Amino acid sequence: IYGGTKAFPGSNPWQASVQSRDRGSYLPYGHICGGILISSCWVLTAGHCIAQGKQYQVVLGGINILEQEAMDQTIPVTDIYVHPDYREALFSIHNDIALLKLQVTDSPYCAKETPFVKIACLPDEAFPAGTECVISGWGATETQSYSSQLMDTNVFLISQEICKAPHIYASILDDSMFCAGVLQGGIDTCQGDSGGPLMCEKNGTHYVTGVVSWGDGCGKKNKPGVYANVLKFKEWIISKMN
Ligand code: 4AZ
Repeated sequence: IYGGTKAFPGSNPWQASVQSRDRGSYLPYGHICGGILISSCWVLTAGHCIAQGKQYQVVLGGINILEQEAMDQTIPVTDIYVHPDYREALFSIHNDIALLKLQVTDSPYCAKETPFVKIACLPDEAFPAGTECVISGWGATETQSYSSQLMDTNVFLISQEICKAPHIYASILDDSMFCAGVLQGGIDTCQGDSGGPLMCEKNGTHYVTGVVSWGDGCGKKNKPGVYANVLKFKEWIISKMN
């Protein structure tokens, strides 16, 4: 996260650390991406976070990814669904969304709700351009390639009309994506934040509105972060969870 500050414990309780290691390895898992808890047994992440030949786990409730913490829930991933239309293009990533099914611990539950682990809601309607929302993650900052502490900050939703302007992303942007940030630069997601949440709030309910996907660099003027538009994938998400 560029332009962020250390997150307070419990302030982003849907945030997951998605971790992987080579299949069959006994080495520790390493953080590769963010994720979002959307039900007790399902985490939403980015399609580009998934690679062949790896096994995955998620850590929920944590702030420091280098340490085991009392609030942590570490849960193995048993199934992975990458969106069927996921596609990497030269300058963008289309339909960059994937679902991780978690191992059942206390049937029918996987993750347990605590003050540090909560479920994010799927959106029912689009939030208007200009809405102030929250991004969070352990990705690169202005000074480090990753952050051991979860960081967060606020960004503004940017209209498709503005983000498709020639000096911003022009026709690279499709309608399954949206931009958020500040056009003067400095506040953004970055490498390692991918798959994590862009959360918008309405009437006290927190909705996962975007999944961190891509951008031209990080924090650059006129190059805001690009997010997979969760509302466009809601039917697919619900069909997989059922
Ligand atoms: C990445 O490499 C990445 N500034 C994620 C987000 C952004 C750029 C790159 C947005 O995963």
